[in-house]
Amino acid sequence: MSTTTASRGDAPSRNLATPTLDRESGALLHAISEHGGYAYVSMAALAAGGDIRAAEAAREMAWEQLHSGPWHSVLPVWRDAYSMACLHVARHHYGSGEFKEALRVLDMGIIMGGTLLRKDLDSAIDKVSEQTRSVRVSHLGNSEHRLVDREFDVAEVLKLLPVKSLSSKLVVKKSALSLEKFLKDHYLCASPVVISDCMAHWPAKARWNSLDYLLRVAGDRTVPVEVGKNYLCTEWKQELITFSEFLQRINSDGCSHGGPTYLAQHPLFDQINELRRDIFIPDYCFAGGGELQSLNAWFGPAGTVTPLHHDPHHNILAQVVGKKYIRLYAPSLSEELFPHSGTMLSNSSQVDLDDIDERKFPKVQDLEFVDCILEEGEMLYIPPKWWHYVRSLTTSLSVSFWWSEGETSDAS
Ligand SMILES: O=C(O)CCC(=O)C(=O)O
Repeated sequence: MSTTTASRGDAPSRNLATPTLDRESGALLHAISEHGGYAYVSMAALAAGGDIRAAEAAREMAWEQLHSGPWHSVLPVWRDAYSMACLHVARHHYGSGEFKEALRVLDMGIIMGGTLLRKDLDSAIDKVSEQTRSVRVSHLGNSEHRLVDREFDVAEVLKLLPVKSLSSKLVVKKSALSLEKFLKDHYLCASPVVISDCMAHWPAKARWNSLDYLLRVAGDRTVPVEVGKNYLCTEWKQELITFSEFLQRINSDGCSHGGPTYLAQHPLFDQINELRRDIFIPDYCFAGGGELQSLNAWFGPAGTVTPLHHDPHHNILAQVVGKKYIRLYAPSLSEELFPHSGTMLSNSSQVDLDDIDERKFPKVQDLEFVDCILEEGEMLYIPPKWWHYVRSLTTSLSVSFWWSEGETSDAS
């Protein structure tokens, strides 16, 4: 058992500093009342004086506002209100020695809250993590336990892949690819490439295949995961669970009741500094003079599928642990891949490559594509608008680096 709750006798001097909140709370509460949040404002005032029930009530009120409509229509002021209430609640838990609870609430503030109080949330997390880490004991009971330790049976895996996989053109693979060559032969002419030999210096290469390491640096943190076949299915849902619960699911069969659990497209490295320090931004991301847009983690068991879709950015998908099958179609084939209508899913294809409806899409099988098995330690460059389908073949942990077009680019 891990014991991350200290005895209450230690409590009195324990406090979380919140300099931004102290400075900004007047203006924030004013803005909230201008948006009709009078009840929130009175609860927040009590919460600031240490009233935990008022802090919980304020958090509940802000939570309701976050769920009152589509995410993009939530007013930023309510996201900041949510962070504020999280800080009040976390301060109480920290003062009472309830460190895991404090961490959970702070992570909720980071994931769901606004940007105004981000620094306070981050420094509070650092402080609380010092306490939880010093007493964390592995729940997995085996400190040598690895994420991926089984031999990979190619024949078995091939049976699971979409029809025609690995039978025609493979993505070209290059080792020691210079920046100049990358720019000229791939970036500027929008041509995918697998780059090998470029990740050996990342600490992540030596560390992330260890369940014990991941548990130690992130076990008590709360993360959003996706549960279900994939985001286009109706039974698909999102959950917030602790990283240790997520690792336990991976360590069993990777599934909860509703299907595989996938920590997908989450800015994990903004949230967990220790993991951010384990990776480096590949120089290729700066080759065209563009700007890095986002770093995301993709972490799940064998069998997760990201259905065929495209993104507007340049992308380097770095495979740190495990293997993935990836298939790419050129942007010129967009019409033949039948994008969903409507703005939300218009970058996703209606074609399910795992089960192609041949009556609806009789010609899809004939479209040209390139594919590959992305091996541990390799990076795949996916140019903007290239359609991609991704299936993990083992437990897999990858990082995507998305960056925008630079001025040197004349790629269309
Ligand atoms: O790894 C995956 O499952 C999907 C990755 C992806 O779609 C991306 O990096 O844009």
